[in-house]
Amino acid sequence: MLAGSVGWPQEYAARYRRAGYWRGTSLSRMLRDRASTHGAAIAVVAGEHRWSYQELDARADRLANGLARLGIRPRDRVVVQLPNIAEFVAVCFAMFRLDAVPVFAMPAHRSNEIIHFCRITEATAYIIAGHHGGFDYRELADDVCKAAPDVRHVLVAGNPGRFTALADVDADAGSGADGRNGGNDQNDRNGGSGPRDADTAADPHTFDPDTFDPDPSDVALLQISGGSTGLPKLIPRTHDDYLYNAAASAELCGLDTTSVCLTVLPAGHNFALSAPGILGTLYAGGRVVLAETPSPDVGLALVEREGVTIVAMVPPLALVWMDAAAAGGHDLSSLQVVQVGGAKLGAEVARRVQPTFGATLQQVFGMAEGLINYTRLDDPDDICVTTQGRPLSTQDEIRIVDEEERDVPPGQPGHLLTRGPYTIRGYYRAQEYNRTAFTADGFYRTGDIVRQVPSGHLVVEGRAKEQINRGGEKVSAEEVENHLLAHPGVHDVAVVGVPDDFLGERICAFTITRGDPRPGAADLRAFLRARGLATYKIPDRFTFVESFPQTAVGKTSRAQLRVRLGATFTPRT
Ligand code: OOB
Repeated sequence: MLAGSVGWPQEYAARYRRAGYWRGTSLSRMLRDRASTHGAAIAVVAGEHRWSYQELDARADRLANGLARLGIRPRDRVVVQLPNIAEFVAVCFAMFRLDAVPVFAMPAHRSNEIIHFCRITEATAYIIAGHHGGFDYRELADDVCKAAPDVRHVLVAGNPGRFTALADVDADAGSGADGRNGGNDQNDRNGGSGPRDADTAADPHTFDPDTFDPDPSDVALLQISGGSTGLPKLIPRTHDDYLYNAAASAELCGLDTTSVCLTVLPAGHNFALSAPGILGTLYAGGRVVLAETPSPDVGLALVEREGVTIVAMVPPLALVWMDAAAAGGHDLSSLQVVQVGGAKLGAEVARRVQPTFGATLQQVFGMAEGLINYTRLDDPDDICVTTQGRPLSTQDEIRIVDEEERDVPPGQPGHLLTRGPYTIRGYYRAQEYNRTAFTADGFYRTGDIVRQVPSGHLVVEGRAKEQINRGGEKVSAEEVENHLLAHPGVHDVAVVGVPDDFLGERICAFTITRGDPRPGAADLRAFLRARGLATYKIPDRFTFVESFPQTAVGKTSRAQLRVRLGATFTPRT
């Protein structure tokens, strides 16, 4: 096991293997198998690129060889921060093939996070796009190189500036077709001034991808945690567990060779990568379409052009896509499934998804740490609209517990704990933190408050700390939000608690309004009263904004909203 990672106890590993969940196949092998059975079929569509399975497989080989020749070795960590471009997929499989470990950073991460990832993993390389989305990642790389001495190579998809072009690492670019002979690309990050660490840097090696295969029970990649507090934690996922995650998800979503999956969320995020996402689609022999921006203009056009059958979104994105889809102008008839997850989708909004897209709504409540809950495609409408799904696997164990970690009575809300064949037993290099994040018997403390309905589906009530304590009265931010979303003049809303000397906390509703005229605070309060909401749950303050700050994957960032309020809060009643 990759040093610093926690594996499953022997008896659990044996159980998951026996049940056939862990197949002993690496992600690298999975692609090789698909390339041999679906070789000519298109695997990846992105920008001008349309790569067949064979092409993708060959690219992964060449890139893996190129990386090896640079000196990147099996078990090296490599921070990958790429937008949704074709190279992302090639780089992933090149890493798997080489048995290097990609660390999936989001394009929205900046020096604070990237330096943290590089330092904690002792990454030897950092892979970026040159200039993308109005941001120059090469400048970021300058800062990273100064602060993270282990990073010896910066590889750039696009104009490399003073760094190394990813295209040059492709072994075909400089040497023979099999790419296993050396080329002159021993570039280092300082523009040719020589590797810093002569012992480890100048160690190019070759490998034969036909005979070399990673150990499927070892760590394949590091995911980034949703990061509730402080800097994100790193999540070690093995080939066995991740392939199971992707394959079982693909099956649950009915993916096959006719499926076309549009990726609008950052490709490295767990939702986009394996729920079923890119890996699940490739597992099923389908086609992955990457959208470089999540905007509905680009996305809806791709749905029509590529005959997209499934797309995954976070709720704030679903809201803007729905507005655009409702405006018409695109043929969306190919769409079968619209997945929404990553944050709570209010029932009021959920109800509009199916009629707007003419596709089945699938709610997805997942976490990079593992557990993914899905509503099933044949669940009754009411379940799809009001719940966040049930666990993917029959081997997923869940407990819903009170503050003392005793099971709550059925149907009551409590803290969600989980353990299973694709849920980690510990964060990477976080021994101390793991003691509180996991129970002694290996359950992950998700920090989510849920209740289970009789069908087994979970309803997310919020994050443990999203409950507002207003003078002892507990208010669920989510409940108030959902009522406000029912108002036709409310586009989106985020309710947060703000510190208050008198009550402990008060309720603030950040609100994006729409329509003409737009509702004001008095209108919204009257609306909530008319819906019979308890007086103490009516927001003490409405703050009208045009947009919300977002997390790296596009979820509404309550943390930043709280910061925005800061100490300046003066209640207005
Ligand atoms: C996904 O993964 P992360 O790691 O970015 O965030 C996980 C956290 C969960 O613990 C929960 O607090 C929240 O995000 N969450 C939801 C939710 N889906 C995730 N809260 C309410 N309703 C939902 N549907 O976000 C993620 C990973 C894989 C698939 C889908 C989402």
